[in-house]
Amino acid sequence: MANEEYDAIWFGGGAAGRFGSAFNKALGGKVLLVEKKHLGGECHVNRCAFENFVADQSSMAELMRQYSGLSWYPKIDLSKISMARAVETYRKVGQPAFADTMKHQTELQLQIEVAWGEGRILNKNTVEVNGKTYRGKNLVIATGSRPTMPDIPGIDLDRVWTYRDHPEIRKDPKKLVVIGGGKIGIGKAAMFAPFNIDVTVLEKYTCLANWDWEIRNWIFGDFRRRGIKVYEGADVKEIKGRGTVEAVVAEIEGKTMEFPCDAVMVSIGLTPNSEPAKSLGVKIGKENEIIIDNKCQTTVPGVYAVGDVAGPPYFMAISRKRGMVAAKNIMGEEGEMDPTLPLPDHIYVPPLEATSVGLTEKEAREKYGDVVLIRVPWGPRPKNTKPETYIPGFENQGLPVCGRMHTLNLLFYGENRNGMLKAIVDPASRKYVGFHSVGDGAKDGFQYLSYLLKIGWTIDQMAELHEIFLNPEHFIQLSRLVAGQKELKGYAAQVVTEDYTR
Ligand code: COM
Repeated sequence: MANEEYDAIWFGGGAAGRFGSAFNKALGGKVLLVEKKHLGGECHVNRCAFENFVADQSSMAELMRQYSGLSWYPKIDLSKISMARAVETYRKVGQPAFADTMKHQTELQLQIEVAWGEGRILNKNTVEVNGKTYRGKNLVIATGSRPTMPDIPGIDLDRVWTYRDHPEIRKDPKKLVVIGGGKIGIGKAAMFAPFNIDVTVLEKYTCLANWDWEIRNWIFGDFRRRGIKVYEGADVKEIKGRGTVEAVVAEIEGKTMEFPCDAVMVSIGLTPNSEPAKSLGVKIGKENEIIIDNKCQTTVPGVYAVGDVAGPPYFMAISRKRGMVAAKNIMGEEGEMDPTLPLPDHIYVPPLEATSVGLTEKEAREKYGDVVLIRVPWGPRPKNTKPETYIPGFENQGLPVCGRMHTLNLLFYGENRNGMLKAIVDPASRKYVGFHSVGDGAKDGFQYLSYLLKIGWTIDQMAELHEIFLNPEHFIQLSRLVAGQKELKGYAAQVVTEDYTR
């Protein structure tokens, strides 16, 4: 028996456990972090950091396709671009480098004691790792989640992937079927397509159902332009193949359809890894999540659960904050999750990214009636706009750019890789209620926009801020254009974006 007694044993070193234990230590607690493999959890292996890398690679691939041979850009041999080669680089460089960084920060910089190995929970105060037992006053379960798998024939075939298999891909598929059109599935579809891969998305209900219609519309329009096929209302029945995947069978509008493919990416959701804690008698919910209260306490006193294992929303920010909240309570401080701070969301659609925070236009209209839209639309160049062509050969007049100029490319109003921007304002209070963007780099700003929404930021306050032009989200200047209106009406006219969702 070890004689040490920790204030808390943090069981799992992903985003929730790593940040929670660090915060716990910073508050003066004595902590132990138990981790079997990767500090930082799946982030650098196959989730956030990896996805950022792949989104970058896909952006490069997409831009090469788009601009090869245009302006001063050399003609590029597009047959050589490869997702498998891209992820091989990440496996060899990105994963070990990130793993070192996590270890360095946790063990060296923060001096957090880590018990490396597969831990076993003996009771709510005792954990065993590699034959050694550790005792703590509190136990925090931070065991994360795993991909949810549908119970259909063929799910065990070779080349049926989830996000966990993405870094392990050794050979590019020619035809990929993505099952599930949520933000992971849509992101995967957008990331694979630039590598000469034919992609089809099958979604049982509605893709990105909780997103603003205009972002959904932008993504549908973009996918159509790039040849990515999307089927909503597609009930997948079976994955066919002899050893390896050969087709996906789905029922769509009463008809059975077969989609030939040589790989499948399953992205229908996440299942919390609550199994290691079940013996403690904590209450488990219907998604297999550990039920917690606003302080991240489970139904067993002295046992907390943080991160994905405590159920949705499955966001890294929520994981880390749950860790912080549990740490405060462990140390006898007040700490609760704040439901009034809107959660920003984000999807990679290389070379751009879609970002949202606050209410969608539909939700805003339901709540506030006739809201004002501060909006830069996108879509086909209006028919009567001159000149129709700036330079012959430049498809739809976009500047060949590869950075945050993308967002401004929309000013040229061509239908290449233009983004879109939309702020929603309640005219009565003059407060913003939602922000939405497709562009490059805007997600940084959205972290802070979330707080401005919480405190009830007005269009008049926004107009007083300093912008650094060219910035990836132009809400300051776009709002300032009309903020002088005594009775807020917004822009004199709104160009209607074409509907691509049908
Ligand atoms: C990144 C991993 S999501 S961690 O939060 O830095 O541990």
